[in-house]
Amino acid sequence: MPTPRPSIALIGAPSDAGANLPGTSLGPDALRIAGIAPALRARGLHAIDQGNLSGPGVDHHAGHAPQQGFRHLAEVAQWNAAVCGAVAEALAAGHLPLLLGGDHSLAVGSISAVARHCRQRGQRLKVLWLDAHADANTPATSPSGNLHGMPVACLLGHGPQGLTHLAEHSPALVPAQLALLGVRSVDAAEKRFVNALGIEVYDMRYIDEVGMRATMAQALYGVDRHTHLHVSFDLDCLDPTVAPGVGTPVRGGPTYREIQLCMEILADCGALGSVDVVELNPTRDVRNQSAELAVDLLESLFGKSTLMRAR
Ligand code: EXY
Ligand code: MN
Ligand code: MN
Ligand code: MN
Repeated sequence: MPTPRPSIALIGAPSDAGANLPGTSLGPDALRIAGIAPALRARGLHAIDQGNLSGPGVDHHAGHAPQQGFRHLAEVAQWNAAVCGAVAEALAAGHLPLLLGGDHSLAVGSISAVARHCRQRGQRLKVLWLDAHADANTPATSPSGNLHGMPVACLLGHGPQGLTHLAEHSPALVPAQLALLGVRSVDAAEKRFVNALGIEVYDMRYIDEVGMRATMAQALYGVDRHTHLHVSFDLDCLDPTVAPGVGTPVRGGPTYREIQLCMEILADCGALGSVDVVELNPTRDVRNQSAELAVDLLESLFGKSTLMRAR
């Protein structure tokens, strides 16, 4: 008997407080304009657009220097508390939360809620972090103070209290629950942190050498239908030639076909439980193409297949 497919709760979080520049606050609406909800509905899925959460704005033009290693920590913490609450509510209602960011610091809130949900149910959790960056700076190592470069460290318990204790239990994750994929821009201190903690990393060199299919088989090793798979999808994971609409582009990312295959394999594993789509910056985009690409890839993640043959 096929497992019933849950309703998808679209949760907009229009924040750029954790980013290096303004604009990711326009991300949720750019995804709506690109047709995210109707695209999911066309797949026979029940998509409920819950609208946008509210939270504080920041003035990126004020040129504030980082304070104690952070830019806009109070604002980022407030946004994350709202995200954590909304994602927890969606999970409790039996929905599959799809967070529309916003910058990647918001994944601390969503994943903290997901981790608590899994802990309470004794369910295995795997987080797949698709990103050009490792997002594993701490305030002591961050070159910028931008919190979108720190969510992995916060989730592992290294960061400010307002971000490490969002859902009581800290750390939200242990390293074995996390895999990074697509990485190609890592600060020296981040590299030491990631390696010291033994975090699984499928960097671009690995993907180049073994291919996306074998990479995904490795990344999903041990994930079964009883696992809750959380996909935290930073659009800068993609090569900037296909997705220019991001604030921190890094050349040398997966091609359209490679990332689509990644999404199709994720759909096939049948464990998808929650998703973040973050870092879309429409002010850097060309005719909303990165938002449209994100919608296309989310369709694949939710089961649209390019396969002709029955398998
Ligand atoms: N590693 C750099 C920093 O910490 O400032 C750049 C981080 C960019 C993070 C983007 C969202 O993935
Ligand atoms: Mn400021
Ligand atoms: Mn990121
Ligand atoms: Mn990134």
